[in-house]
Amino acid sequence: MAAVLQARSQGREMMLGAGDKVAVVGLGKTGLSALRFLHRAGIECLAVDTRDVPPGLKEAKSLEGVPVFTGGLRADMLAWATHLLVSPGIGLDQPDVRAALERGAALVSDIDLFAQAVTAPVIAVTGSNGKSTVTTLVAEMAAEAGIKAKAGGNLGTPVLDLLDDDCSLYVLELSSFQLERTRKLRPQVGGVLNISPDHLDRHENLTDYAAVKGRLFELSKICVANGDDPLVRELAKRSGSHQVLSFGVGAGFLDFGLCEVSGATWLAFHEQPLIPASDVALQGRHNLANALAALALGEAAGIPMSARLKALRQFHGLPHRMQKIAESGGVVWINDSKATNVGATVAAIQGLAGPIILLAGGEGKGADFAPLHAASKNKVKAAILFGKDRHLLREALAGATETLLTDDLAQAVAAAGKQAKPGDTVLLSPACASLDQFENYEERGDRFMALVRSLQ
Ligand code: UMA
Ligand code: ADP
Repeated sequence: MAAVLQARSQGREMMLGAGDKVAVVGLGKTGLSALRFLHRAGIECLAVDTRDVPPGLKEAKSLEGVPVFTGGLRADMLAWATHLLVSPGIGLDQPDVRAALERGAALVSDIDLFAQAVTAPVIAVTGSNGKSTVTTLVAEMAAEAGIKAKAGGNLGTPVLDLLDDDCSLYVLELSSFQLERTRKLRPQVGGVLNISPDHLDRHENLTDYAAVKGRLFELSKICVANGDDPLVRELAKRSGSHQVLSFGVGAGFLDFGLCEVSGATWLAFHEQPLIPASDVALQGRHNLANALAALALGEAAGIPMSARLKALRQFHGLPHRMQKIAESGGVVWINDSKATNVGATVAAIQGLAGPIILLAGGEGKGADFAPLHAASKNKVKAAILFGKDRHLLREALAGATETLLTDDLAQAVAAAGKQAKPGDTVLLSPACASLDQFENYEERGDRFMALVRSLQ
């Protein structure tokens, strides 16, 4: 494998070789995939995790000759390492990690190991919202064109687990945590979808968070930028790239935008109509922006237009994103559990006609909830709040809508069931991460769907 890695790197700088010792920090999906990869490549490695029983423990222990330490990051083991591969869930300012880096350990990431090994072109997608939707849609467009494509990264499958000699295109969703530790990836196309505040418990401020997202433009050959978003426009300008394709739903010149045809809205390329908006299976205006982004990414990657448009007509979206789950007694119930930041919840409210009963709350990640106030006014008839940051949400919504504090999602759903009248939409769009009360957003959404079913 080391030879394969060497051969595939085709003269690019090797990051790891004989004599290097890697401490894999975190034994979730990323850590486990990295351990497997390093073990196969014959590179000396060990794993540490703060948790007593991290998710990847059993499989990691089955890797011969790989020591595994749990219940703490073990400063002595980090000191042993020449390289740290730090999982995205762990901040680089975590004291033990920072101390090891300051002592001279080099930082390596799963994305950069992937970059060394990959031979097929890569499309990479980042942004605050819409990444998973757009990444999946682009992969579907490629599949429709008969291109063997694989999608992964922050989407769910760690990038090292995607590597496959038969694959001719990789579509990667990259989070800010992944981008901040990516140096070697050279995507053929890099898209930044939008920037709104998120993960401000991990990034210093919005400027720093945006700058990390902007790294993608610096690394990519062709940039795909949201022309409606001033922060994204600025990042594209600052990257100095000469190859930028813009998309957006607003006015002004955009490579991929909207136009009117006999009173109907169409998606267009250089103002030439491509497909009526009503033919796009995804719902909501924010999804028109996502559709245009996917068309632009596909254009830059050379995916035939006919295949792109066919995929757009067929792709109904991913679960837990504005997913209509029930309609009963004139009340519509929507699961938008993936709305883990304020921008996603604002888009959800704007995309519905109202009146809305909003279920929100969880771990706010240091966000300012203020934008929810204006979005909720005259549209959200009640906000039922749960989870760790419910009090902060109540403060932000005071005066915009009636609020009710509950202990958990079960109480919130029960309260919504009592308040909902025919014509209302009950929307779970938490504007928060789920981790204070759930394993992840999927568990939160699944629980919501089960609770709603039990009401019917
Ligand atoms: N953790 C500890 N101690 C440790 C290591 C991790 O408590 O020693 C905690 C972290 O704080 C975190 C959780 O464990 O809450 C998972 O962290 P991880 O780094 O082990 O995560 P992985 O299982 O490797 O999953 C990661 C991404 N997770 C994060 O960035 C938090 C997954 O994105 C991604 O699908 C996967 O790699 C494969 O690339 C998930 C996510 O929530 C969907 N991403 C964030 C988001 O989309 O907002 C960025
Ligand atoms: P990500 O992978 O960036 O979290 P997803 O496609 O999973 O993006 O969607 C996450 C949340 O953001 C969902 O609630 C979805 O409805 C919302 N969303 C999707 N696209 C956009 C967009 N372009 N602008 C604002 N919100 C969006």
